[in-house]
This record gives sequence, C-alpha cells and structure tokens, in this order.
Amino acid sequence: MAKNYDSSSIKILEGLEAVRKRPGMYIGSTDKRGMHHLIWEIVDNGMDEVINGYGNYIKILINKDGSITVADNGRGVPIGMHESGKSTPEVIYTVLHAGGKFEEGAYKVSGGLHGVGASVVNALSEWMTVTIYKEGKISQIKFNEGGKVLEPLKEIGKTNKTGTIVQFMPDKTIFKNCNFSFTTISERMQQSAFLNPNVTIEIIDEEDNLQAKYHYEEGIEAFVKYLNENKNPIHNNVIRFENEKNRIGVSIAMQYTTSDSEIIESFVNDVKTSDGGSHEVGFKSGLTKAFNEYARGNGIIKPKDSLDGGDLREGLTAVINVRIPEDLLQFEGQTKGKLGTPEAKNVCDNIVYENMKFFLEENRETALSILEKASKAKEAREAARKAREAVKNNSKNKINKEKIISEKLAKATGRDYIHNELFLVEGDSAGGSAKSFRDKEHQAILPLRGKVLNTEKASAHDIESNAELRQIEYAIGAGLGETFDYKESNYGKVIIMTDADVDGSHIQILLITFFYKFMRPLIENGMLYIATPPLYSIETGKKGEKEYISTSEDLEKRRQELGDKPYKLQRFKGLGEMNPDELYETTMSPKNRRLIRVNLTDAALAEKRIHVLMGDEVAPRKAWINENVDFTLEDDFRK
Ligand code: 1YM
Repeated sequence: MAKNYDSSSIKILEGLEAVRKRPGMYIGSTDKRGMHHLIWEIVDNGMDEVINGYGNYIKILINKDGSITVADNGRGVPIGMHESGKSTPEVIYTVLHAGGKFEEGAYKVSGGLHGVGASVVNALSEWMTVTIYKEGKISQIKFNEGGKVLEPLKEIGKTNKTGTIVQFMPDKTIFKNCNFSFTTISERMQQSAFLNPNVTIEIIDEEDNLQAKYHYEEGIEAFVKYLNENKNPIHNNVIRFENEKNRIGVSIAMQYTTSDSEIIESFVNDVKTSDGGSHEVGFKSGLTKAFNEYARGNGIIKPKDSLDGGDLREGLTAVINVRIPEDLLQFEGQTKGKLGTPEAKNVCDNIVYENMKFFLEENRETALSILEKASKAKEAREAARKAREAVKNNSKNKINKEKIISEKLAKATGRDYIHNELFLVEGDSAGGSAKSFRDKEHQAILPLRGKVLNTEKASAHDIESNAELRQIEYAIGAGLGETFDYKESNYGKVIIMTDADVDGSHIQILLITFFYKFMRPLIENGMLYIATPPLYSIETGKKGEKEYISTSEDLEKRRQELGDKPYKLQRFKGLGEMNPDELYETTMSPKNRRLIRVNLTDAALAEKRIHVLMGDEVAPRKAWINENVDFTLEDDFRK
C-alpha cells in the first residue's frame, strides 16, 4: 500500500512514538514485569467482554518464536468503518485511549495499570496481528514497527464463529533480555478465574510444553479453599456473603484454620489491592465488632473487655472482592495498590458486621472455636511480650547471648545500625575469607556450617534449641516470631551469601523460609538480600587484571569477543575458592556487588510456594522445580 500520511495519521504516529519514547509512563517499566503488562492489557479486553456476558473462554499461547497469542470467543472487535474513514480495528489498535470503553464515564471493569489499552501494546511490539471472527467473516489487520499499518483490515475467510485473536511480538529493543514466564501468567490467570466464575482460561507454553486450564464454578469460595489447601480448617464450610450498598458491591469468602497466619487477599473491580485500603479497613472493623458483641452477649468475655482484631484474625484466610463504579474509584500509594475510596470503609464494615453477627448466632460451635483460638492468641502474645521484657532485663541472659554469638560472629564497629550489614556466609572457609577482608565498620560476618534447619514446620521453641538459627536470631537482636521488631535490628541489611550451586540455592531457600516464618517484617521492609558471587574470572594480557563474569551466557559472549587471543579462565566452584580480596571486591563491596532483594509481592502465594518447596510432599515440589529451575548451569559444575 502506498503510504499516504494525512494529518490524523501523523498525530497517531506521534502518539505511538510518545509511548515508545517513555514506555514506563504507560506500562510501569520495561523489565519483565512491564513486558507481562502487555499481556494483561490484551487479556483485560477479552475479560471485559466475558464480564459483560459475551463469551466464556480465553486462551493464551506463549509461542515458540517468543510472541504471545490471546484469543477469546466474545462478539469480536467491531469491524465496520470508523467516522475517520479508517476501519474500527485500525483506530482501536493505533489511537491512544480509543474505543467506547475507554471514554470518560465508562465503566472499565478489569482495569490495567492505566487502562491505556491495546494501542500501547501495539506501539511496543515489533509486529501485531489482529484476527476477528464476526458477521460470518474472518477479518485481519497487520501492524509492524510499533503500530504502523502493514496490511489494512481485509477479509481472509468465512466463519460461523465469533471472537478476537490478538498476536504480538514485544519489541526486543525496548524489552531487553526478557522472557515470558508461564508461572507468572498462569498465577495471574488463575486469580482472574477465581474472581470470574463464568470464564475458562487456558494457558499453553509451546516453548516449554506446559499447560494449565482454570475454571472455578464456586468463584472466591474456591479461592479460599485453594489458599487453605495445606492447612487445617476449624470449620467445614467457607463463610460466604455478598451485598450491595450505596452502589458499592461487596463479595467475601472466608475460613478459619489452625494456622497462626492471617491471609487477606483483596480486590477492587478484579484488580488486586496489594496494599489493602479502605475496604480492608472496613472488613476488619466490622469483623472485630461482630465477634466482640457476640463474645460479650454470650458471657465469653466480660462486658468491659474486648478482643483485639489481630487476635481475632489469627488463622483467617479471606478473599474480598469489591465492585466500585468509576466515579467513586480512588487509588493511593506509589504503585496505586491501595484503595482510597472513603465510602468503601463503611459499606464493608456494615456488610461484614451484619452478616457475621447473623453467622455467629446461627453457628455457635464455629463461633466458640474461633473465639477460643483468639483468646489463645491473646495469651500467647502477652506471654511472648513478657518473656521478651524479661530477657531484655536479664543481664545474665545477655552475657549468655553474647557468648553464643561472640564465638562465631565478627561484629561491625559502626554505631549507625541502619548502615550496618550482616553477611550470613555458607561455610567456615568462606566465612574466614569474608572476616579477613571486609569493611569492618559496616560489615559483620556470621559463618554458617552447612544446611540450616528446615523451619517449614518449626516452632519458636525449635529455633531456641538450634544453635545455628539461634546465632542468627541473637546476631540480629530483634526478637523472633510474635516478638520480632524490625526496628530493633542491629543491621539495615541481612545478606545471604552462598555458593552458586544447588546446595547454595538450597541453603538460600532454607534461610528465606526461616526469615519468612520468624522475621517476616524483615522481608516486608526490604532488609533481606541475596549476594551474587561471580561464576568465572578471565585473565587476559596484563598480569593481575581480572574480569569477573556471573552467567554462562556472558562468558560465551566474552569468549567470542576474545576470539584467538589467549586468556586464562577460572571457574569458581564456591566462595571458598576466591581469595579474600577477590571475594570482597566482587561480592561484598557496595561498589561492584549486585544484591538481589528478597521481596514478598504476594504473601499468600509465598506461603503456598514455601509449602510446596519445603513441605513433605515430593510431587508438587518436583513439578515446581521442573518448571522453574534451570539446572543446566549447575550441571556444568559437575563435569
Ligand atoms: C484478545 C483480546 O479485545 N476482545 C474484544 C474487544 C472488544 C469487543 C469484543 C467489543 C466491545 C464492544 C462491542 C463494546 C472491543 N471493543 C472495543 C471498542 N480480545 C478482545 N471483544 N463489540 C465488541 O465495548 O461496545 C474495544 S475492544 F472500541 F469497539 F469498543
């Protein structure tokens, strides 16, 4: 086609060019997360169609060439001419904010980051093809180079089906070194399927031969059962209620277990609110009120006493989905993961209060067992606080603690705790190296001997009787479990430093499990890190000049660059093989090191994953490892 750019198409290209110049403004970032955002944008359009009652099926393919295909069986994107003289699909996929559903006042149900839609995906793709089944015809339009029309909309066949298929190839010049992750996609799609009981979502990874299919008739009730799969419920039926007040719809499913954690997963218009917000606040206050009134009314506590909300939520797993019309919608926080809408608080409070009061009256046995659990939680909390005070005030204990850690721990001398770092080092030999060459003011070293205890099922008592974990607890000095207070930590960063092999990874997982279970606020506040030691060093030409390389891909690249030039390659089988100064320069020095921050984006998933990885059942662990762990690197070491 002869390209004849009129003024409107110049405007369009300028719009798409703006997206390419500052992709972060539209999709958050250009890393792996941003690249997955492209999929969510397209899937959201298909989900909206299903939520509006058209179609019931969404399929996502990770193709062998690295492109993504998303298909639905809805009405199909409109194929008529737009008033601009272009086809409607051309407008939808090239004009920012195009389409009826993006117009102001519209009710965008499953919102993306900014609800910017399909044209942003097109702008950030090498090519995109849209195939539409509608009105007896199969129509197709093709774009390339970030949204330029390659072939305008044309009929390519006949059909009696309806639906939309979008295939796109993310632009590699924008998303460098990114791959799509089957796990990331299927976890998110499973969540969508829980929230939308009508839909079936299938994910197929053609590259790695993986597939998953989600459909939950029971909706969020099935979500709660899924989250509680590895726990022991204290009542059989999931508590479930739904209501609407002041145009705000509230849907809740919850169940108590014997576990001591609290899991609340909340959503607004199907979008996860990771940082909670007014709906969660209302949920909690309504729940606390209902339980306290019931407990007082039935003589379980004295009229003037009250049970603490935190104690009443011990062992609770709840899923909250709130529907709020656009004009009331308000998000807060840097990542917009917190609901601000003030009206949602009272609505949730009222609905939860009324329904829970009714439930408790009708289910006396369940009410009593939850209240008994809450009183136990309260007692345990008070006992722990007293014990902690006692330990603090007991000088003999202090001396004992000192003795336990002084033998192993090389302390930092700096008094500014936030700037101090604790290295947990695999093995005495690497520990020795790290002790001899470090920044003594800010870096403390605690060597660990071999594998630490698997704490998946451990109690605080088990920790106290385990020398290794007790050393970690005392070195950090901020308590354990209930009594842990991250503000009292002796270190601003705790850094796990292990060999880059299978055993090292295992030790990392064991330690992360320990911190997750007993010092979770340390992770929540971004204080836990993993060090990344190099795998190779290369010496070329000048003596003493070494470069360090941390992946086998980088090594291959460097080798090709070097060609015939002579070089000396060293492979580090472990931290212990490095000289102390080498270990410091590559892995510990803030100048050169690369630390991975351990984060908890999703507490419920983290807990499930830790159970899968550290629990008794072998089959789910095997499946997870096969899917997510690439052993080829480690295998190299065994040759
Ligand atoms: C794989 C992605 O985009 N499906 C899809 C999109 C639309 C419709 C149906 C649709 C919507 C409407 C009417 C309407 C879109 N329409 C528009 C626009 N799947 C996918 N399926 N008819 C069909 O909202 O009124 C944008 S997307 F702009 F036409 F409204």
